[in-house]
Amino acid sequence: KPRIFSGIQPSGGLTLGNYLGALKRFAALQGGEAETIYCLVDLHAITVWQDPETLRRNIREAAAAFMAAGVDPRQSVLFNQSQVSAHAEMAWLFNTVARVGWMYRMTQFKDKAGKNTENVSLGLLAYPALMAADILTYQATAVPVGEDQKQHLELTRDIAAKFNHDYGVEQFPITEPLIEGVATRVMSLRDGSKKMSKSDPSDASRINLTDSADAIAQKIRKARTDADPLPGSVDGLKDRPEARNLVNIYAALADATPDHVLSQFEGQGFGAFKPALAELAVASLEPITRRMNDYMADPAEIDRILGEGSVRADEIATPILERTKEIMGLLRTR
Ligand code: AQP
Repeated sequence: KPRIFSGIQPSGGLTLGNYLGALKRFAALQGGEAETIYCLVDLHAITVWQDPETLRRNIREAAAAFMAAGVDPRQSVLFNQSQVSAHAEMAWLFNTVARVGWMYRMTQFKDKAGKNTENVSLGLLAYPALMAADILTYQATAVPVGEDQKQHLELTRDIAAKFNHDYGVEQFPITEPLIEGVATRVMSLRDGSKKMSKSDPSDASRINLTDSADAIAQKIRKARTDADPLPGSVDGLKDRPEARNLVNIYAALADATPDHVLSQFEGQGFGAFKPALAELAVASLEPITRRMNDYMADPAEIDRILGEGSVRADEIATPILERTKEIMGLLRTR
């Protein structure tokens, strides 16, 4: 049976990039042929320092964001990673399969470690092996992600293939990345060459799912753009990354193609486009923010939902983990 798995790090407030690149699609994939499993990857978040109290809040807030964006804990398995110990155990097994050189080649590691590669956590380097464990502990067949996760998914496929080859089995599927739509890489509002990110030091670079309507409108008004009018089709947006980004955001929010959006705004400048985008963004995000606040008013209910999700996740993961250990020759006597 096809099975979809994906996750988000609760390493800060979620952004419009996380919503369009991930959450909105997670919700849309429910109710189809595939089982859907969604995870708040808190063990990934701690690969860089997290204040414990803030992390606890961010995990609950991310759960609220998932549900507010339409992930239904009855239709999908929704839980936080650290409550299902199979993830960490499988990650260790994969640490013995993956090669150190593969890890050093990951661009996210290079970006996050910078020049300081000797003094980052070992977990930051091993991050993709844990991600492979998240996916393969459920034998997931497809993973919806943004463009930035493509390289990590290739590594997951490499780990699955090497495991299957080394042990002469077909234990793990070669998982397909689902990188679809116009919002697979939402860019920073301040710099069209950088992705919108929850850990960017500039709050003006991103729209947070908790931002007020005024804050959203102001950030869009101040977003970096050029002075040219909008062209009639996307071909005219070459070498205009900031303009392209705003058009893509509009298209993703409106469930339209960028060409369709441009046909409406052809010849107009950003003085006209930005207020229209702000209005659309506020109208789309306001109900989500409101629902998030409702969920956050009852943290005990969030905890109950995550607890229940983790029990269901555990039931799927544990037999796959046990079988993997058996294949590797790890003796079990009870
Ligand atoms: N800007 C983006 N556009 C489209 N998709 C995005 N995603 C993240 N940013 C964008 C997708 O959201 C999912 C969860 O990402 P993550 O939280 O696991 O980590 P990340 O990709 O590293 O996201 P951030 O926001 O940049 O987090 P920090 O700043 O903590 O590193 C993934 O599917 C991702 O593709």
